[in-house]
Amino acid sequence: MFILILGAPGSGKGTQGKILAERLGLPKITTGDILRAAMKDGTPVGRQAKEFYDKGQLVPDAVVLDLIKGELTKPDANDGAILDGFPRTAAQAELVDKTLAERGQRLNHILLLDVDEEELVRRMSARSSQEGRSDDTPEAIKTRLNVYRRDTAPLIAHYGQRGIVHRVPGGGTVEQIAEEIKRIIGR
Ligand code: B4P
Repeated sequence: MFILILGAPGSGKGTQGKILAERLGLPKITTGDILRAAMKDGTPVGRQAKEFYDKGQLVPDAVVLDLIKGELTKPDANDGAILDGFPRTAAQAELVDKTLAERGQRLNHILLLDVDEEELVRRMSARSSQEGRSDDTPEAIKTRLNVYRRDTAPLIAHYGQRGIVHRVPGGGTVEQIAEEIKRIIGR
C-alpha cells in the first residue's frame, strides 16, 4: 500500500507519517529528512540543496527527481511505503505515478492534512525555538507557505480526479488525528 501524506509546512506530515508507518509496518520516505542528512554530510546533493532549503524554496526537480526514483526503487519499498514531503511538484507527481505504474502499482490513499495558517505559523515558530531548523525563520516560513500554495496545492486537484484524496482535519491533538487516519484507511 502506498500512502501519500500531503499538507502545508507544519501540518504534521512527519508526525502522522511516523505513527502510520509504524502501525502498518511500512517504510516512511521523507525527502526533507534525506535532504537535511545530505546537507549535514556535505554531499553534492546537500550542497546543491542548501541555498534553496535555507530560503524556504523547493530544491529544484533536477536535484530531487533522481533522489525520489532511488528511494522508490529500493527493495524495502517494493510492497508499499508512506510518502512524506513528496511529490511536491507536477514533475515529481508524474515521476511517482510512472515509477509505481511500471510495477503495476499506484498511490492508494492521499491524506490531506488541513490546518489553518495561523496554527501552521505557530507550530513552525515553536519548533524554531526548540530545534533551530534553518528554514523555520519568519522569512523562510512565509516563503514555504507561498510555495506550498503555488506548487504543491495543485496536486490536490490532480489526485482528486482519481477519488483517492481524504481531507483530514489536522488542527486537533496528535492522537485525535491519528485516530481519524486509522478510520479512513480502515486499519
Ligand atoms: P520538509 O522537511 O518536508 O518540511 P515541511 O513541508 O516544511 O514540513 P515540516 O517538517 O515543517 O512539517 P510537518 O508537517 O512535519 O521540507 C523542508 C524543505 O526541504 C522544503 O522547504 C524544501 O526546501 C525541501 N524539500 C523537501 N522535500 C522536497 C521535495 N520533494 N522537492 C523539493 N524540495 C523539497 O510539521 C511538524 C511540526 O508540527 C512539528 O514541529 C510537530 O511537532 C508539530 N505538530 C505536528 N502535529 C501536531 C499537532 N497535532 N499539534 C501541534 N503540533 C503538531
